Amino acid sequence: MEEINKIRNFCIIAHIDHGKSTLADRMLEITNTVEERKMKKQLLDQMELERERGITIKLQPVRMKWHNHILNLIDTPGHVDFTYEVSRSLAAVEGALLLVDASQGIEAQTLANLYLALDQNLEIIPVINKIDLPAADINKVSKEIIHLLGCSAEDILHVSAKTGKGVEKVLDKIIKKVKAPINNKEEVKALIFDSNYDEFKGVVIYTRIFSGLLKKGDKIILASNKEETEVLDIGYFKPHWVSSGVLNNGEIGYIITGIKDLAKAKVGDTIFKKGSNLKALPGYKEVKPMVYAGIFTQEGNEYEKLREAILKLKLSDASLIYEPTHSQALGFGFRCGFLGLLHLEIFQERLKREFNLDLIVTTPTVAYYVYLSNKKKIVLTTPTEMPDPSQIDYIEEPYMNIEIITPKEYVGNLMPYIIEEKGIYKDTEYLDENRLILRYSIPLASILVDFYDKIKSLSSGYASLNYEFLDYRKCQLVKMDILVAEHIVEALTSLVYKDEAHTVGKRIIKTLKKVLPPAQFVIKLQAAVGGKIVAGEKLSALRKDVTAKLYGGDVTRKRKLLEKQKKGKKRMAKAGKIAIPQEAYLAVLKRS
Ligand SMILES: Nc1nc2c(ncn2[C@@H]2O[C@H](COP(=O)(O)OP(=O)(O)OP(=O)(O)O)[C@@H](O)[C@H]2O)c(=O)[nH]1
Ligand SMILES: [Mg+2]
Repeated sequence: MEEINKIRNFCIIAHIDHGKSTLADRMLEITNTVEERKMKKQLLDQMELERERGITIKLQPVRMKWHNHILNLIDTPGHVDFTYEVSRSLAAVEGALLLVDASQGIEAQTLANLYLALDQNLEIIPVINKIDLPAADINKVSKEIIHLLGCSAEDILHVSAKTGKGVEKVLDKIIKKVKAPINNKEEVKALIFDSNYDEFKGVVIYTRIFSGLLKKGDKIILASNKEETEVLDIGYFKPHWVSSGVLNNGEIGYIITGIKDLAKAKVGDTIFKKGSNLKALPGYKEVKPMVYAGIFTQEGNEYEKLREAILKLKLSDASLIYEPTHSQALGFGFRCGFLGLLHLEIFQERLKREFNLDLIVTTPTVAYYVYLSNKKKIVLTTPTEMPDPSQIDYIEEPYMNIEIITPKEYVGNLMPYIIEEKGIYKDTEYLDENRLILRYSIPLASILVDFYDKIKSLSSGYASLNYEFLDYRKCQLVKMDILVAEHIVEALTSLVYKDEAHTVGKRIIKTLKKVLPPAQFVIKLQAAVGGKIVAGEKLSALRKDVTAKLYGGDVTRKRKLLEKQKKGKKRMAKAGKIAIPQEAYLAVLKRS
């Protein structure tokens, strides 16, 4: 058990890639938390996908010892799709290290995450990272930070998370500046800020104790559903689970309970001792999904497997929303809501890898409000459920506020593109003489797919983007079907602006033509709105050489592709229509 005034809880927050996980690495080394032989780059990024892509997706707590103190660090993601991980982490700590890349300065998520931390009244410690880079401009970045926080230059620490320079000073500063948890001797009150699922241990709750003491064997109760259970094991993160038998007020750790039903351990819920009549902690604002897609299995009999998998992933992904659905063409599946396209992509990839599921994912869409002539309103998240136009009074779509931070020389490139995407200009704010914030409102549908990539390329990689929900506004929307060999491909049905149906239809058809697998007969490709063809092409009957793009002698890869092609043909023959491979769907989605 640790003395409460020796505990410091803090997060590292920053824009994507500014070095949070790397700084955490150095801290783990300096404090001897992780053995040298077990150390590796971005150690706290434990998920395979995180390591592969070099980005943090999930928050990760770890406990360290430094100068007689216990420091609980939570590493957070920087990508805007995973902001919910940041806000949940912030609710479990007293301080935040605001990390800024010395070569890049303040970016869109620096601001967004700072505002979240300020909302929680956290102590903010500004840190400039990557001072080892030749392009580091400490003076300039300091000015930006001073302008933003109103602090003085001496308050800003300078580190290189790569070399470790300055990192000890950061640890010292945390002890000095971040407040110890409040010494609250009331009965137990603990926040569930995350949960995870373990094959052997089942549901694992991540918790921050706000009062009292919790130990193994305690009978506990969950505030929202009055679910009673027992603490079977309890401990802290190193970053693996270390059983300690007890967690004291102010500490961050994990709890293993007897809860079997995965849905019952809700993030944001409060844990009490049985019989307690304390008030629950405020928990979290419910997050709203931005984008919806249907998820189905290729094999009809894998629905149960898909259900189990989604339930498990949901446990370590509090922002995911899902409900069962059925489609005539695709069978039983789930309608899922995500915080953004990267979130959808990661989720789909995890289902594939961790659960070995072959999926069909329908074209992602935002949630439209459809006002019917009979005065009813429906929330439309599935293109195929679009009511007949004769029943519709009007439709509304979600708008976002966006902030783009960019060096001023790229404004001329960016502005025309944003306007083309239906952006409505709001204002401009200068961060310094060279960099500024552009503010627009824009339909969510405009920024969903490749907006961010485009902003990046138009600014040679320098601009960054943040967005948040604004309101709903009227739009002219129609349902567009894609037909392959005169069959509607349900997964490709989408909702498009009426005046763009022809252009979008044409683009999809063109893409399909490029990516569809070979056929031995002519295939008609068409886009249709309300039964009327708005665009069409023909795919000729030549055997397309699927291996043409493979140079060199990768024989196994070549054979695999040919086998895949053969399998595809078999399925076509069986189903009497064309099989659309996942790659084709992705290509359509990415507007290539
Ligand atoms: N030169 C240099 N590179 C650094 C430093 N700190 C981090 N990097 C590099 O910057 C890149 C991003 O580092 P991460 O630690 O993954 O950044 P992050 O903030 O955790 O990124 P997300 O979690 O995806 O938001 C990696 O290639 C690091 O090696 C530094 O001090 N100097
Ligand atoms: Mg990271």
